Amino acid sequence: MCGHNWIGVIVIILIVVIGGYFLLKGRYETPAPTQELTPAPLEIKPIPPATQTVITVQDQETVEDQVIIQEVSFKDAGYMVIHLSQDGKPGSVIGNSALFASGTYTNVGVEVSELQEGENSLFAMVHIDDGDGVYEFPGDDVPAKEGDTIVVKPLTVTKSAGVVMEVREIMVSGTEFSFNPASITVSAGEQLKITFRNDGNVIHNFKITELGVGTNTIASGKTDSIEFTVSASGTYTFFCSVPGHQVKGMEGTLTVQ
Ligand SMILES: [Cu+2]
Repeated sequence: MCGHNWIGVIVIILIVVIGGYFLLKGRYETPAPTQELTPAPLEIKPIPPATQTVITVQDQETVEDQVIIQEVSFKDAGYMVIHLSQDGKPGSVIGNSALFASGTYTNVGVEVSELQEGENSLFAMVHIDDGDGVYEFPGDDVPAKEGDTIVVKPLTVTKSAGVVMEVREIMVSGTEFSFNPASITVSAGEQLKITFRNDGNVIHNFKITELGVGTNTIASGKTDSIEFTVSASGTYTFFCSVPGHQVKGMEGTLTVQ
């Protein structure tokens, strides 16, 4: 056999092998089945009725006039009711929940009135609805009992004043060509209100490009304010962006610690 024939045989073998490979590949590679995007059916489980009335509640702190009942089981449809403690016993009612069907519920919030700052001695009690779906007490919506005992739990709710974010106000004056003060130091996370006043004779502004904040360009004698918070500590340059003013000295530093 001469060399030409060998080459021919090898070429034919290659064609058969490669061709066969692709033929079989095409046959056995079934396309991925298209998945139907059907959402899993939402399971809405009806709340099973409770067989007895139980209250589980812990002492708690709040900034709002709200009491959270960790868990409550209503044997009969009723209301979660909060009483003030008077002489160590349940006194006047300071709040009630909406009507609950029989069942067990967790983290039931009850809006209340008359919480004093500091400790409040309260009682959590279940009152049974008389059938009209409207809370009435004194009236027909009487406290729930297990046996002969009223279901009631004492609790202490400590109310603290809400945290009021104070805004730090800073006044900055601009003239030809400087800022006063030229350096400002604040704390990270502080809410800032910078009021820029143009004490010069020509227009100026106050910009911090790195923070994306800045006042309008204002005329002599005018003021403009910006409010912002810087969460990352660092050093930021403030300047007047009117052409030529920064290089002449209208520049300063905001240091965030
Ligand atoms: Cu300027």
